[in-house]
Amino acid sequence: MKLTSRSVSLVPIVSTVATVALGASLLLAANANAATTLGAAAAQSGRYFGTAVAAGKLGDQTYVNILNAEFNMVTAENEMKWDATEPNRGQFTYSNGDRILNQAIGNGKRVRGHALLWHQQQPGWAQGLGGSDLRQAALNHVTQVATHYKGKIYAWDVVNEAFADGGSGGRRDSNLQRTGNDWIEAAFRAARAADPAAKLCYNDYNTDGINAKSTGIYNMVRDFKSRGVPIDCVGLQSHLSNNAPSDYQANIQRFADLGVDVQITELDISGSNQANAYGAVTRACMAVPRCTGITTWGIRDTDSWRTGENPLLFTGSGAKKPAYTAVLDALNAGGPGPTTTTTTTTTTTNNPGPGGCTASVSLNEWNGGFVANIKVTAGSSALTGWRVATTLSNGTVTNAWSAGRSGNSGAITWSNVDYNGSVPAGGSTEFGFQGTGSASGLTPTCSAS
Ligand code: 9MR
Repeated sequence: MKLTSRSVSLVPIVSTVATVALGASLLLAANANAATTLGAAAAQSGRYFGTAVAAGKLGDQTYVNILNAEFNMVTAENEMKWDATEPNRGQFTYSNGDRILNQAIGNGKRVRGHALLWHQQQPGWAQGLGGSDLRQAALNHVTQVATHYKGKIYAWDVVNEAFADGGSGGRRDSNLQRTGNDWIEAAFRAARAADPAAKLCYNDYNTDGINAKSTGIYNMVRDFKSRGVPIDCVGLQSHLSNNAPSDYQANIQRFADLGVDVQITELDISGSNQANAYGAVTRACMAVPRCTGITTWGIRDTDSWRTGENPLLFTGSGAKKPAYTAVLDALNAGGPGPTTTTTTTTTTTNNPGPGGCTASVSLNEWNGGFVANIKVTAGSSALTGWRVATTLSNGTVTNAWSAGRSGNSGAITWSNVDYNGSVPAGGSTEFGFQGTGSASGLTPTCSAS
């Protein structure tokens, strides 16, 4: 009896031990594959993990050791800003920015450029300018700095913090804004011309959830995409306290759906829920393929601009905090990788002789969306009007520019608008559209009308 009862009671114990042992070995197996640094963990899904760096700290060995071990993207905290790079009009100083860039590139990291135009940290001479003089100075600044760093910057914050806080959803008043509402697009065009390889971002704070300010920016990005203003990414700074907004992921997703990358650019989180919140932010980014990376605004709590709030991943002495582990685990848990955008060009010849035309498409596709640009080329006679037929079996057009359309999916006929119907013999014009789903295999056919 005694034995039996003992053996009965032993069964669950043995099986529990066996389960624990099995669980531990599974855990061990998972951990054996898990990356042990933030940068390596992010890289598993094609993302990056970055930090803001201050040039003045590059002599601090603890700081540099963590920087080199953990991060694979770097943002200059202040050294590439207008006051730092052009202290006198037309006189550029890049020494501190270059120090940060060279340290990063020398250690295999990439660099986010921050920030070409901002209403703060302007040099005194620019603060005193206005109107066309300021416009010219600002665009020259964009051109000069982007040219200096040409080919070395992964993404530029071309314009920083240009939208107003509060419920208006409109622009912030500033000397730059007073030069005309188009100053932002002018800056993006100047940046693209100077460094075509850099991704061009708009960056702002208090835009982490869906609110009036982030919606104002959303509308601007949608407008830019529809008119072909070069914009590639939106930065959500994410200076947070205790929690990410509940619609954080939805907000990231809605920007991604416009066809831009989203980057978490200045993350720091204060408060007792810090570790959970860092985990939630990281998981939200990991869940959206076009959320391509996360940057914390400093390395150790003592490096933070938020003095006394301890909002970063490392203690003042360089120890990893629970928030660090929460981020690392979320990065290791994976998620859909950032979309590799594929570009394909298909040309369809359709009656290219006198009175005819050809159409070709340049297609950018990612998981769940696409942007198509279609070029209409006249044959050996001028066109006075044109039509292009496409079939979209697996996609839906959400937005189009420079053409009228007969519908949003299936067989769609596109036709010229009043300003691009006349195309000289051999000349060409372009229109485009974006949508959800896929446009793979799109073969446009052109006819004169
Ligand atoms: O961290 C930066 C701090 O050292 C500067 O004094 C400050 C000047 O305004 O800028 C801080 O960085 C800001 C960033 O450039 C833009 N978003 C807000 C950041 C924190 O203020």
